[in-house]
Amino acid sequence: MPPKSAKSKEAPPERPILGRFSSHLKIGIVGLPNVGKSTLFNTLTKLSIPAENYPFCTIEPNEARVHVPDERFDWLVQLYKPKSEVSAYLDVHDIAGLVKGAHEGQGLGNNFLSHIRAVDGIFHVLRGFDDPEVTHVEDSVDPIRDLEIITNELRLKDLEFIGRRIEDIEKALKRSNDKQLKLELECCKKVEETLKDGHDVRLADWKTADIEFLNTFQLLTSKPVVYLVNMTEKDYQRKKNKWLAKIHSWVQEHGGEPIIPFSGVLEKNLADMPPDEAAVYCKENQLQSALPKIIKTGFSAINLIYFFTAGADEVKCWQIRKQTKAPQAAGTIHTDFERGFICAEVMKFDDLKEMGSEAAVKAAGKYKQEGKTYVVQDGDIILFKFNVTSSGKK
Ligand SMILES: Nc1nc2c(ncn2[C@@H]2O[C@H](COP(=O)(O)OP(=O)(O)OP(=O)(O)O)[C@@H](O)[C@H]2O)c(=O)[nH]1
Ligand SMILES: [Mg+2]
Repeated sequence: MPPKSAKSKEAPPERPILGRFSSHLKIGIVGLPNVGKSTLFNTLTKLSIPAENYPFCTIEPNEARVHVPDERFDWLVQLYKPKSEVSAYLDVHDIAGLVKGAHEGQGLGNNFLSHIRAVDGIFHVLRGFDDPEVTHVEDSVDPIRDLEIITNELRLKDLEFIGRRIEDIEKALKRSNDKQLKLELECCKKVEETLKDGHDVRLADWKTADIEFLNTFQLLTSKPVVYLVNMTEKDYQRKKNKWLAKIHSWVQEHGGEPIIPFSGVLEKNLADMPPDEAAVYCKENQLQSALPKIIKTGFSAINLIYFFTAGADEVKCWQIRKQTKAPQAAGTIHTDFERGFICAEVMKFDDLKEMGSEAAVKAAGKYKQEGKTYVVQDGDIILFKFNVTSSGKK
């Protein structure tokens, strides 16, 4: 039996998360053409992790793997001075601009939409800058109209998908009386109703059983969204833009997901400067790059967290989905850790930072042993104890 810590309590039954069950999740940059998606992507690419740090993973030209900045990680590296350090990362995909009618094949149409289906979350880039040099597909700058165009396209595509699924299930039910299929049909009809009422799937209230079906559909409007508003450097610096308040109200009415202002031109210029020069420029102009916030918010929006392993050899972030229990978290390090899981020895980052050393944390009784039902929390520093017996070996 794994030892139980005094505080170890059963996690409240949480509803499963909408979305793929994996720790390899991706976020896609979506928006109308010429809103600054690739500019943002290319800037992020400059911060990307060299592919050789992550074997077995080929990244395409429109895919970047970027560091998730984290002061806690930096602090741990300072403390342990490890031989190797591995931060968390976010996989970002640049997706071609979507146009009105995409669901019927306009522009890159279905191709484009299948790229969105393949990601787990969306950075929805909105154009909040006027520039006569940069054409707008809809002829004028109006991010509210653009929000409507994009969400409408995604909903129409989902409607088409769910309509086909309903037809297939109804056909199958004529031949059999399968209980699961009936439940799935009920769920599909609820999805159809939600979309026809003009709502995105992720914002409706789903039962656990529905979520299990929804996670097999990968609907476009079921994916979490972070809105990124691209504005001029001047607007970004003074934190004022004529569209921000309107965007804010629109987003509040449509689920209230995060909105992050940024300036594509500024980010590009900063990324092109040597780091010292960029720091001086930011200081003089009293501004900060929005990229760290964009990356962190995107990472969390797709329901990822990470725990740390920390020692003289390595300080490493292990990314897992929120709600992951200790044995499965251990399994991300090695399958043996999950198979032979005994317990997780957990230190809270804040305790370590406050007390300065593992020994001090232990002496204060704050080094906890957690069992199989422990739900790993973001920033936990963990040492797994495991034992693979010979009978357990294949
Ligand atoms: N003035 C201004 N121009 C920008 C900004 N961001 C991007 N642009 C310009 O807008 C044009 C389109 O930018 P991209 O980043 O390629 O746009 P995109 O959204 O990837 O476009 P598609 O891939 O065609 O859908 C380029 O000429 C950029 O230089 C910005 O913040 N301000
Ligand atoms: Mg582009």
